[in-house]
Amino acid sequence: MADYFPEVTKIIFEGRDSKNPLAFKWYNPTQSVLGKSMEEHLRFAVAYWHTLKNQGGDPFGEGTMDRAWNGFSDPMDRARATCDAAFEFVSKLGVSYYCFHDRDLAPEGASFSESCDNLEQMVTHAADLQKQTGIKLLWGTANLFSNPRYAHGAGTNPDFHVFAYAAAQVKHAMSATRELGGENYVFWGGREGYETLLNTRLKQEQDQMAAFFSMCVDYAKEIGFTGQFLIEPKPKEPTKHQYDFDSATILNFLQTYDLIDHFKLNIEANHATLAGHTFEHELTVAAAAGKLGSMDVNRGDPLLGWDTDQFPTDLYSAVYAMLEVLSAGGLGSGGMNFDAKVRRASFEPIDLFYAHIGGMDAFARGLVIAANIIEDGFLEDFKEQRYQSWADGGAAVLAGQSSLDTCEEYIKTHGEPVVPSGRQEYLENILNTFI
Ligand code: XUL
Ligand code: CO
Repeated sequence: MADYFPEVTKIIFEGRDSKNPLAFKWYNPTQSVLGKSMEEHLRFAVAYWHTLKNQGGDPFGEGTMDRAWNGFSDPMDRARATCDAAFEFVSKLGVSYYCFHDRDLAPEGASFSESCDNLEQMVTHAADLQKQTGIKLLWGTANLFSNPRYAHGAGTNPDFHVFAYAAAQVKHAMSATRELGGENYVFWGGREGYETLLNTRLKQEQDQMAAFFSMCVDYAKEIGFTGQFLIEPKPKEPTKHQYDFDSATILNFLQTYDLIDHFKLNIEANHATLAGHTFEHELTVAAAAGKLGSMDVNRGDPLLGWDTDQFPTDLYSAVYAMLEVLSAGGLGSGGMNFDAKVRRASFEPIDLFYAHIGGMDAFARGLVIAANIIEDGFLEDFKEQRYQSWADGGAAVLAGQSSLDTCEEYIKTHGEPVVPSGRQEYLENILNTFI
């Protein structure tokens, strides 16, 4: 095991009264909640790109991060050291999963085949570390947005040459994910969108994207990849208008192109808020379609209009999110990936531990609170009452056995409806008693 974090042994659960900043106050992996352990409910994952690779640069200055594993001049030596640091970090944190882009794990080479070779070498290295530590791959993905060749998109590129490059790259990223036992494969449409309609054929680009996904479905079958395909919605950034705007947009796209059976959604909190939704709204829309696959847990800043990818420490958001996850029956093969980065000024390696501990504790606490709310039943009882008339008079409508005429008959018999209060404040007050 590498030794990039010598001041940390293993993060353990010490409970609410602990003053140890390197201990969990709420996340107790073996604690049972509604008949399942916290670890089974939450399925946390570390995001390789932020936690290991992010250097803290911004438009006003270069990187600030103190990262010893970055101090190798040869790109493959650096990649191996980064991978060693990743497995040390994830082991010490006590998390079971990680997620990566192909280009996080291995550097891009001077040619396509050199890039593939780099990736293959790093897959062997990571497979070895997975075996030694028991850490698993939640999902893999391809970075189809950083290299300048993808300036006009990947699957939606106006140039078939770039489309083909992206498809060939995904082929290898998918194989790498399969080789490492990845439980899911994610598509985030990095630059799949447009800046101006003056140079864009929107319908053509969407047709291309559907063809791209369809070839991926075929390839998964060909290589026997049985993990879940996930699409991650995001409304903007980098492009002004991303095609994968939000859950509803993606579900419609998948239906239109007859791809719906092959995909679920990976919902990210900060992407939801950029789309003008709450995290829980996006989770609920996905779950309503039976398509809640996984989550990228983070948060934005309501005062900033971009993807700040902060660690998720907002307890209310965690409670609302966990209510939806529990109601949906869990995340299946998905999990909670910390697609979050420490602030530029939090540059010490130890800050990575503080950040993840805080996020894990917030979701563990959110899980317990949501479970208590569900067990109490006050929300469900209220909703049961609120929709009661649909079990009575409305049942025939829902069964498709009614008409405008029968509705008119109903009004003739029952007259003017009595409108009840929605009781939002009353419900919020009860919810607060659980927090
Ligand atoms: C970008 C984002 C990505 C995806 C994976 O906003 O969330 O990191 O999660 O490509
Ligand atoms: Co994400």
